[in-house]
Amino acid sequence: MQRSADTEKSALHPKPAGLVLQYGTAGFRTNAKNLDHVMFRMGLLATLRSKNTKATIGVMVTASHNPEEDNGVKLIDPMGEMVAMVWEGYATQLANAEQDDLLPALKDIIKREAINMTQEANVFVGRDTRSSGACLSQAVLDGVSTLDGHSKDYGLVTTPQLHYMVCCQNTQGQYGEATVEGYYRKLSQAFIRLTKNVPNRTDDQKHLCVDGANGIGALKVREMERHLERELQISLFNDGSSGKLNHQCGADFVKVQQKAPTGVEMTVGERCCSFDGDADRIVYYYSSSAGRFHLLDGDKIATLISTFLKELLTQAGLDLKMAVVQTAYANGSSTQYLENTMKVIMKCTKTGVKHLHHAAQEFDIGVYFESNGHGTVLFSKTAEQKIKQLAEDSTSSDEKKRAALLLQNTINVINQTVGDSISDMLLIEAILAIKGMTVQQWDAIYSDLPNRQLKVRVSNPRVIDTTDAERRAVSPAGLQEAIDSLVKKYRQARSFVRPSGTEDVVRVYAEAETQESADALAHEVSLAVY
Ligand code: 16G
Ligand code: ZN
Repeated sequence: MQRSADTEKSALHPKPAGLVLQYGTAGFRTNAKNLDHVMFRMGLLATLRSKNTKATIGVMVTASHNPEEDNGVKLIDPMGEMVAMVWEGYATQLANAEQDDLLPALKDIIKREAINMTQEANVFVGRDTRSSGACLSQAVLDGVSTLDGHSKDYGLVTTPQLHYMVCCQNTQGQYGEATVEGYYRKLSQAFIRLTKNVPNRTDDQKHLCVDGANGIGALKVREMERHLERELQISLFNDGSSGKLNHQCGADFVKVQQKAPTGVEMTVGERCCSFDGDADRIVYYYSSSAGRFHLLDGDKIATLISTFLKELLTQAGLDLKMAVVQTAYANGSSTQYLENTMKVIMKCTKTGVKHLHHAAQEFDIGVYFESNGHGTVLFSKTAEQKIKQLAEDSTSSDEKKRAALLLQNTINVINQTVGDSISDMLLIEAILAIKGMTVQQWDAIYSDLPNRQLKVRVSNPRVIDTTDAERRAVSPAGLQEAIDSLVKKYRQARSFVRPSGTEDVVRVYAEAETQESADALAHEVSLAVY
């Protein structure tokens, strides 16, 4: 951006003076009205990142589960993962530079990263269904062309689909074909291989209710369905034809409210799931004959998947190190069950997908899920090779071979780049089919401890500093001691506080033996925060 013509281009996407935004846990996210300049600048930044890594970079325009009026943007690194931490800092710097300081800010990044500006750049862009998305993604594309980068606009895609495209592109097709059709083909073929030969699969087992949150996931599940050869039959609700995005529906609503979304016709005992607004999260649920709502969140999903994988590893006789990664929000019963009954290695990290993802990469097989339903499974190169070898080994026993083949198809149904509602849904459906398990049996693996989440508005949430994966507060002085003594009053209790990374609030979590205790504890801890 040396020439005056480029400076003029940036003037077409002016920054409202004084507006300060932060690249948070999941990128920039705010009212769409305030984002045009941010989008243009993220186009610039993605182009620099592409030159810097000599690889394709992704830019996703979405505000996930936020209301329709909001929008947001996040950058995707070459292997389909979240952008490196230092570049989050550059993103904040660039987004907040006043109009006259934009060029120096850009030059500063170029200098710090020693970027060769003659290097080619390639940027993939995608967006969710928000009405502001078309204009905002055009601003990203303008940013890319300003620095002479090449771009490909995927238009309407889910967040995980864009992550997948970026990874496919940078691995020269080894991970799959970088097209939406290629994505459907890879996942559906693996799903059909997993389920086709399952004996006695009933119609009920093949049927699933999906709440599309009136968003992009609904569109994409429709497109996917015809690839599934009726091995999975979906009743799609909240498909965006009449309802408002994320309004009283979607995974976040269901998890936070602990109740069924509006717009879904649930019959007693029927298996249902909800996606969020950009289809990177999923939760399951059903209602019992007594009319009680049962939620199967990210912790239940992690339990189902890791149990299944552990059984297959045992059958295959493969010695691979598997771990489950959770956050402080994981229900205590899930951690207990996995650690003590299943004897699985457990890890706890800070909230935010990038932290879980990195921790999961340390193992041969890393299953990671946030309670809110965001998660996936990562397989190391060694794990994939050992599984492949065993599947192709003509001397291995039938049982071992069967397990290895199941593992291979499991790998292919999973989107390893990031949590993915569609991919997770197919994996869960395949596991339930293979294990001949109902949603009730899955739910009964362990009972959740009653819990409560609250948010507290204080003048500066950041005065709270935490340690031990956000499970303990180190400041302000005395807060942790206060929490400790409150927790002691209740049985099976646990509580923590942390500043939110996406809102200007402090979050409080409490769990205890009864709902009354969990509610009381959360309330008392929130008073201690003031
Ligand atoms: C973002 C994170 C999500 C996390 C949530 C916590 C990504 C892609 N998303 O949505 O993982 O659970 O923030 O929000 O990292 P909070 O900090 O406001 O509690
Ligand atoms: Zn999301």
